[in-house]
This record gives sequence, C-alpha cells and structure tokens, in this order.
Amino acid sequence: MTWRASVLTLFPEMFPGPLGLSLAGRARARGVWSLDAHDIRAHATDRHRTVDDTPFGGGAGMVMRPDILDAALSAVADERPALVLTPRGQTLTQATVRELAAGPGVVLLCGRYEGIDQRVIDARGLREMSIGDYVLSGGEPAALVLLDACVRLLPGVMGAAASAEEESFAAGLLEYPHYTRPADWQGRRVPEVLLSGHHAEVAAWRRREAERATRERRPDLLTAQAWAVAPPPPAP
Ligand code: 9D3
Repeated sequence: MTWRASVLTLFPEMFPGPLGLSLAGRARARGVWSLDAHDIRAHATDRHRTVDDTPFGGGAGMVMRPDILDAALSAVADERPALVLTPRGQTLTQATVRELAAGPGVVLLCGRYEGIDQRVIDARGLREMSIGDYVLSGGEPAALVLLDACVRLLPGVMGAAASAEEESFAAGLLEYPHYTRPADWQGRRVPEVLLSGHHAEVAAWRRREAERATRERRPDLLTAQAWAVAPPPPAP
C-alpha cells in the first residue's frame, strides 16, 4: 500500500520541493509514497480570501482562523494521524519518525503567522510537532524534514545495505570519519589502517573513532537510548 502524505499550507508550491528529487522522488514515482499539497486559502469564504485574524487579548501578529483550518482538514482527513507543525510542539525524534512511517501516512498542517487558533488543534486532536529549537518562518520546511525522515524508512526506498546499517551496532553513535582517494591529498594522508586491508582492524578503528566523536561532540547520546535503532522486543 502507498504511504500517503497530505499537506495543508498557504504555500503549496513549496511541495514536493526537494522530495521530488533523489531517493524520495524516485520512490514517489514508483508509488511507494504519495504527496498532495492543498492550499488552505481554497477554504476561505470572503471576498479577500482571508485565513487569519487578530489575536483575542491583543498583541502583535495574526492568528490562523479555526473555521478555515477545520474546513481544510475536513477535505483530506481520514484514518491517518493528523499533525500540526508548530514551535510549541514536541520535538521530532527518530522514535516518532519510525512510528509515523509504520502507519498509513500523515496529514500535515503547516502554520504561518504567529500561530493557529488552539481550538482547532484541540477539537481535531492534532499532534503538535516541532523539529528543534530554532526559529523557522513557517511549518513548511519542518513538514519537508518530517516527510524526508519518514520516506527513507519505507520498505524498498533505501537499499538493503543502508537498511542493515540502520540496525547495526553503531546505531546511537555518530559516524566514524570517511576517506576516499587520493591516499595523499595536499600532504594529508588517509589513516594507515584504512589502507592495510585488515578488515578486523579497520572495524575496530572505526568503532573507536565513532565512540570518540560521540564523546567529544554529543556526549548526551552516550547516556540516551540508541536513537537510530528499533527498540528490542519485550522479554518473554
Ligand atoms: C517571532 C514569533 N515567535 C515568537 C517567539 C513565534 C513563532 C511563530 C511561528 C516562531 C516561529 C514560527 C514559525 N515556525 C514554525 O511554524 C515551525 C517551527 C519552528 O519555527 N522551529 C522548529 N520547528 C517548527 S515546526 C513549525
């Protein structure tokens, strides 16, 4: 079955964007997943096609109207989980990506302006998601990130080699450094062990370098659970 993504946005031209190319684009062409982007403004009711209004209680900026968003959601909603991309949301993790990729697809609502009327989020049970602690201009780039992360997990999108790596011992660590030819570039030599042909020594070196990079750059990952790997099955 095709994994289906529907996106509600004021800027449907931003989709598929990078997801029309490369791995994701080819998988979409093969019918592994589908993407339809819908213009929220199509559900506006007034002459000026208004989708926002001033915030109750005052303050700067505009708020997206619940009635317009509800109509837009009604046009696409089905059994798929519906999410809203917002800086107020839970930070996206690989565990959530895995969960979403394992389901039938997603409906994604992209915010713009200062925010979205909370009542439509509550009434629809929308799951609020952020992609991290930095300020974007809207939810669209966050939706592209979420979809990229999900699509690469769909069966048949990545080669068997990459899928195996996903489940390898190194999951949860940063990668070891990579090198290719020439063996000497501007006087910088590739680590000798990689030229030695000793597979066990190469594997041990890579493991040490992965651990070193993780300790130096992301010590938080060493105490966290292995984030890039599926959790083990429950004990009998
Ligand atoms: C200056 C306005 N901000 C007050 C602190 C609120 C704000 C509203 C809307 C900030 C950014 C945005 C637009 N961002 C998103 O819609 C968004 C987002 C993000 O900015 N960072 C990380 N993940 C996400 S998901 C959606």
